[in-house]
Amino acid sequence: MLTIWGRKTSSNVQALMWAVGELGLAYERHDVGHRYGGNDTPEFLAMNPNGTVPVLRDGEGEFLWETGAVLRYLAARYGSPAFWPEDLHKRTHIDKWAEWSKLNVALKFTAPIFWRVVRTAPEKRDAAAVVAALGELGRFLDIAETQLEAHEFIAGDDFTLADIQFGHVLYRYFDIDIERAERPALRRYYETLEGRQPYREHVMVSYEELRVI
Ligand SMILES: N[C@@H](CCC(=O)N[C@@H](CS)C(=O)NCC(=O)O)C(=O)O
Repeated sequence: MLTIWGRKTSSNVQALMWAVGELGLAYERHDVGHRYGGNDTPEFLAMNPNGTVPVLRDGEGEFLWETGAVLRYLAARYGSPAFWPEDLHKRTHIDKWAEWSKLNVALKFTAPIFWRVVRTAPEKRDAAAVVAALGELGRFLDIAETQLEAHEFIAGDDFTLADIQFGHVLYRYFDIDIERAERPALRRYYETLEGRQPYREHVMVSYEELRVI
């Protein structure tokens, strides 16, 4: 049994929970962080000194944090050979796209765009900064578009760990009130993710509790 600490509105928790759902693992999740609090207590800081979510514990094992590392742990322990191959070269190919997604898509979307649009009071919003951030993100979405024109998924023709790191921000990207360039392959890819039950359950989660009005 997995125990997970982290509110379901956290994008990192969503990536982790989506993976848990795709892998069909039993879990217990505790709402921690943001309006739920609980991540600054001595007990929580003993699990994760950073005070961030998610934290995962598999059975009586070590407390794990840093979403990328936790995802790799789950993939290595419970993933299929297609999701996380044994072969080092094949696995590193997937890891390359996973890391690329985290650094260039997730991080360039969440704070620079999502926070500015949803987690900022309307009178404090900086439309020009959002446009600039969309331009910066767009460079990488163009790379994804080229990849998705040639492949069904972000690292190739199988659903892998890289799709978790890439796809978990797309619900918010397509849902919030921003200008989006036409990228048909990305749209097609996103629609296939919407068809996955674990994606709908763990990623397509209302973010209204985060909205600053
Ligand atoms: N590098 C960490 C970042 C974790 C992180 O910043 N988590 C956010 C939520 S996405 C958090 O804990 N925010 C404080 C809160 O929710 O109270 C990871 O990838 O796990």
